[in-house]
Amino acid sequence: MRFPAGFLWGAATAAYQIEGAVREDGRGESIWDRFAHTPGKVAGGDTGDAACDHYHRWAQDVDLMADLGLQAYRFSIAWPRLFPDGSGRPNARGVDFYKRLVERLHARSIRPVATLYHWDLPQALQEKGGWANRDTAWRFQEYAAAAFRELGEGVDDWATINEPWCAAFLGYALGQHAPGLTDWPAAVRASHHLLLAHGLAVRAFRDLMGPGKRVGITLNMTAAEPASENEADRAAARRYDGFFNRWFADPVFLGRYPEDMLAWYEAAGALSGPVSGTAGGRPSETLSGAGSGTTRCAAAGGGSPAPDWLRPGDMALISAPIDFLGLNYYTRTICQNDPSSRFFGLRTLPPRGPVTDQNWEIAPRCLRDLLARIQQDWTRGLPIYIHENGAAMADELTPDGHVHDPGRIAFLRDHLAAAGDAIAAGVNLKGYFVWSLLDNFEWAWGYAKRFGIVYVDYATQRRIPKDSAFWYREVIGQNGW
Ligand code: IFM
Repeated sequence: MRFPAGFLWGAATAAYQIEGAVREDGRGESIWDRFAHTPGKVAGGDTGDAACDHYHRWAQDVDLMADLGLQAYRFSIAWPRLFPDGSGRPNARGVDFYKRLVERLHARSIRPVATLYHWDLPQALQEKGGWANRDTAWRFQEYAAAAFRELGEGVDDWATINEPWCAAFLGYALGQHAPGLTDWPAAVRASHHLLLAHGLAVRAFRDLMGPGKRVGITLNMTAAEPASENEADRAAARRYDGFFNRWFADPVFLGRYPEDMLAWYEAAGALSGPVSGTAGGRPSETLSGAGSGTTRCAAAGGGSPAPDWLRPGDMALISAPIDFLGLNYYTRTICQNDPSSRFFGLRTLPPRGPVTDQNWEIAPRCLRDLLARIQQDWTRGLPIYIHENGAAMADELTPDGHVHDPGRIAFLRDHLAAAGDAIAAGVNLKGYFVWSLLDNFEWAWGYAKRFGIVYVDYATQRRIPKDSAFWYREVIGQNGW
């Protein structure tokens, strides 16, 4: 197995999952601080207060990355470190942390890839409605512009939003992530404002950043597969695909929301209308003049009624050209039609094959097909990076001082082979980032689920590279195996 010359090999993390030091150097509270400290929200009552203590151990962590031969490191910037209250003037001590990190990455010949939003919204903005409030997209634009100005010299590659599906639907509809709401109209609205925030950040990026700099978005996608070949199950899979994949990829690449999903949300009473506990966008901050003034969204042109959150110019902003797509892929989803279900009239079925420690089916074949489909339906030759792929495994530090994780090695090898097949079939896949560099705070699962190629002994904060880390180093060194 050999990858094309120049294929980029990296690892990824996110701020709240590794940094800790949540009250240091002026950092403000984020929605995840609030959520994790709410009893019953996170397994074991875990919080990100200490996490992997990366805020203090960043230098050694970068050295570890270099020892593992990483060529790139994808990290996220904590919005509340730069803007403790969500807006205003940037907090210099927060900025300095990321400046030092970026400098050291360069010193160790590791390419920094920065994500602006990996779910840690400043709590102060949540008090005003969070992503259900249109205003938040403008606060994000200000934050993004500050990050470009302060860190843009050292960072060439930027992702705006990580996994807007999780931020919107796990956060606002399903209650599993911060802010923990179960309000579908709010979730649909939040999804649009997350995409709008992406579009506004891309516009700021084009204004502020010169040649040689790239901006994109990171979408998590699943392979929605029918439980059987019957027509009703196929239609159910198509609806799930609409909910999970097309709702985000269509606006970004095609400039419109999928008609079938608009109609579904409309029929479900989730498309427009009142939202619990949120404030509306300020009239002074509408998008008039920002785009073409016409929307290419089918909802506005006929068919389904236009949602009240959609304003002229929004879709032009959201679909402005980007430089790459980041794809996060973990598993497939088996969908069965179920008219009695209030969840898109379907049920998702249990896995039909081997699973990871989170009971996510290990489905590498789907990665190949998904990549081919992404290129055909959406990216049309634009570079794609796998920004995340990996597996939670029940890893243990054994008495020999090692962590033997053959299951993870097999997972990574099989997914990389699928990625290689996609490249051979013509997909413009340019790089791969394993999730994750370190075991870390796995959101509502807490620290119980270990995704790292490096084991973290949380009692001592000792880092112990697992067998998969040494395997990955070999792969990087040979550009394959
Ligand atoms: O840990 C998360 C990450 O923050 C976003 N993508 C999925 C990972 C595994 O659940």
